[in-house]
Amino acid sequence: MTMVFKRLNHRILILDTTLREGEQTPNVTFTIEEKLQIARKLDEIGVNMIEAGDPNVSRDVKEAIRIIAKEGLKAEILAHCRALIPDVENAASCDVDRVAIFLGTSKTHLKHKLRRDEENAIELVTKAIEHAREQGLSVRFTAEDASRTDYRFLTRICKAAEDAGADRISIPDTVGIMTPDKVRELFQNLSKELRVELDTHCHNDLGMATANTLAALEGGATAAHVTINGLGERSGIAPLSEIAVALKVIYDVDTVKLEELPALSLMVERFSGVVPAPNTPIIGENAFTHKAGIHVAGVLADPSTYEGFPPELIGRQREIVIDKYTGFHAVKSRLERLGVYLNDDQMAKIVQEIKERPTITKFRDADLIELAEKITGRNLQAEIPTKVEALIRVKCESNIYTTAIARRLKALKKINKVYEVTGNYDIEVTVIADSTAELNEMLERIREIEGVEATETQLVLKKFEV
Ligand code: HCA
Ligand code: CU
Repeated sequence: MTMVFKRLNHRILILDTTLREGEQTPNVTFTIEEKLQIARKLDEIGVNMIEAGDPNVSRDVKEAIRIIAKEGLKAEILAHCRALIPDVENAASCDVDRVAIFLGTSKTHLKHKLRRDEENAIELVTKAIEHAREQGLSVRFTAEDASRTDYRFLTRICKAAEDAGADRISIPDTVGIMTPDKVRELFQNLSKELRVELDTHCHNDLGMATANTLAALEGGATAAHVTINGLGERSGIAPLSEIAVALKVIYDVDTVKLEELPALSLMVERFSGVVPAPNTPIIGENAFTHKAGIHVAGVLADPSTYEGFPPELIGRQREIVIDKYTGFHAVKSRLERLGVYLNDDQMAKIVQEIKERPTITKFRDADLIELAEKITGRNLQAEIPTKVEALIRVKCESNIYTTAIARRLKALKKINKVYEVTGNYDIEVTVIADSTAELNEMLERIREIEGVEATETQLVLKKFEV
């Protein structure tokens, strides 16, 4: 790619905290097996550090950390914990590479107490770090709520952490109130005062997590904290996909394997039940979909007219929707992709027919073929391969919350509608697969979902849009 807008003169590490911060997302919990699968995939795509959890939260969180630490992954495995000796010991017992010791450093976090408490905070942090170092662990110190911490105290406590043996310090924007300018300046100043490497961890409460994370890297941070799909407390933190792609597109910095991001995102969508909105950058359904006739004509002539970076960069494909906004070029290109070649006059008639149906938001291949048949009088259905559409009924086990399963189903690719229904079955979904083999595979995936007792599949023979 040739579009380098800015330079970063140092190495950038990616720390993924989907398993720790991400599991702090409301309504989200991962099983140990799911965590292991996520960790393996993160490692495979080249994430440098994996924050696996805080072992003091619960027995299963601790177990997941231990199992991931034993996996022999290339990434450094971290446990998060409070600045307390028993917590540090618990973290050390998980055999992780590094412990991330955190303590709230802002006035609010120090509970509005004065100087004496600042001294206590420094003492707590120093003791916890020294203890972790004695256990042979690398240490990151996190000055929680750093962005609202008095700068003088922030540098004091960070220097104390450095002297106690921390070799990384995280400066989080815990409540997401920073702006890029302010973050850049904060990191520039801290980089001058501290010897250790700095991590940035930006929350997205004002929608600025990605911009702030990049600004922190410009200011001197060497590690960016991210989660898959931007999961995390409240509005979450910077998403891995946005940071990794922005680093490539804006700075020409390579981090993880970008073409694996959609699969990873989908895996976490399934495990978490949190489905990204269609207009989510990079991994959202609409991220590379063009609609208005003028846009489509431009993109068909040269994709860069309406794309800042190509979908292939992350292993995706450009899509073009066909509805009343559509022009001649879009319909022609779609039909030709299906193997249907019409003259300009016939094509113009199809566009006219489409514009006469303003409430249809998406003309599918089958709808276009039907219009083409109407206009040409030819039986095109017989000439080209068609998709397989089916209705699948799902019965859930009686002790299972139906909506939880409905959400899982919603996250599966190719499922386009999910209904919770009355009757012998609990859920009904509609599926459009590219082939019978793909439909079969979908059925297997549905049956694998925990709590699914039985399914019944009906193949669609004919469909009428109303
Ligand atoms: C938390 C707070 C934290 C820590 C970030 C970090 C934050 O949930 O414990 O360790 O870098 O946002 O301040 O996530
Ligand atoms: Cu956080």
